[in-house]
Amino acid sequence: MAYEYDSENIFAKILRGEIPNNTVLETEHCLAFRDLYPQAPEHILVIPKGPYVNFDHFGAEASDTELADFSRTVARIAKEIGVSPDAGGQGYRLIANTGAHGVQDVPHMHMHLIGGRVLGRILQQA
Ligand code: DGP
Repeated sequence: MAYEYDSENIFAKILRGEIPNNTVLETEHCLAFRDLYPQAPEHILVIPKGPYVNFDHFGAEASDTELADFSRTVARIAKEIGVSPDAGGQGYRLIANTGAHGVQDVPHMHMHLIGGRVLGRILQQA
């Protein structure tokens, strides 16, 4: 089954510059910006510039270059904002909500990088 990308989603508009964002870091293949509704002192969204619907799509079809750039970008941001344990920070959580059970709202692949406080257990009872 082919992935269907909706080019009118909000992150596609951010990538096209149609909607402003608070950019943290931009690379050749990724954009990272602050979440509009932060759940913690640090809440950054890292997105690939390519038209991937979710992690399922990205992990299956992105090039090795895109995948490597994405991982390196996430790790670099964690260091730059000071949450990386390697940079003296207290750690962080990565979340890529995917599909209906993942409760993904925006259909453009994104990784939440969340930190700056103790985040509790990974899941709460639904
Ligand atoms: P998810 O449920 O994983 O699809 O999370 C989508 C996130 O996107 C949510 O935490 C709020 C954030 N968000 C939604 N619209 C905007 C926007 O226009 N700008 C920014 N910076 N974040 C947005």
